[in-house]
Amino acid sequence: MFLELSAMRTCATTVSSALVAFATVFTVNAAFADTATLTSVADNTLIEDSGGSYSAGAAGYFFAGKVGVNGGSLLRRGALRFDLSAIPAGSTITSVSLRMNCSAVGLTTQYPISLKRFTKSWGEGPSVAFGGGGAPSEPNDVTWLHRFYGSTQLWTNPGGDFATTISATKNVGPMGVYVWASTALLVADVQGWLNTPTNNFGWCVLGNETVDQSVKRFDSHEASVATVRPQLTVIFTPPSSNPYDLNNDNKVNAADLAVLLGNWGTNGRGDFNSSGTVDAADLASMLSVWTG
Ligand SMILES: [Ca+2]
Ligand SMILES: [Ca+2]
Ligand SMILES: [Ca+2]
Repeated sequence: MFLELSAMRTCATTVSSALVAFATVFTVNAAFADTATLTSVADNTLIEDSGGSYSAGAAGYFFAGKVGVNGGSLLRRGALRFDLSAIPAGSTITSVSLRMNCSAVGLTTQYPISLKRFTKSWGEGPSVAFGGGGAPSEPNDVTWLHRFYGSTQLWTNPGGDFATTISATKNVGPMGVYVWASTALLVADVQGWLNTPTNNFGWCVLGNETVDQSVKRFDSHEASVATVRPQLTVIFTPPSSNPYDLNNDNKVNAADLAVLLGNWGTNGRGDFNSSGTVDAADLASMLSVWTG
């Protein structure tokens, strides 16, 4: 009986060792998705005004749409940016969704609220406003004219310089929480910013710009309640543990070669020996670990 028990224990130990070994191999080889939940690090309102005199960088909210006749029937555009440094460089972005809390409306009518990628940087200064009219602009605030109030850095186009293409849009009616579901363009925006962080200028948030009172108010990262702040959920595949696997699919093959060739002559991804240039030496290294 003792011998039988002992044999069973030995057997169990062997099985569990094999499982551990299997799990270790599996962990090394499999590419797992990971999720980053990010709160905006900068948000503000571009307040239509011929002098760029008003902003609301440190307010608890920002606006998108057109205000009513009492406010001069002028436009508001949101500016929103997230810090992506929690996502490892070289990751592949697979999903991006945005959640925002609409905390006041001009009209409860549904209007599309759209995101367009800013093509230039902008700032968030210390101005605090408690209404949609804004407060006097402070240094570093984005305004209708200024990218950074107090500097000579102006928008080329008053009202902001941003991509013509809409990356995502969502109808917003009454107050409440709204989610901009993932789109190919949202993924492309975030992948581009991850690959080139100096291009991360965030999104312009645009509402209806023709109907008086269409304006919607969204809570900002300064909101006292954390759960209502703008939140970006990014699902990504971290970079492969194999440096030659440039597209994270656990193979070193033609897809990786295409990335390397695309960066040929530059200091981009594929410069495995850190010589400063993607060249024949790097190609030779890749071919030596080719898996097909
Ligand atoms: Ca802000
Ligand atoms: Ca690969
Ligand atoms: Ca090299």
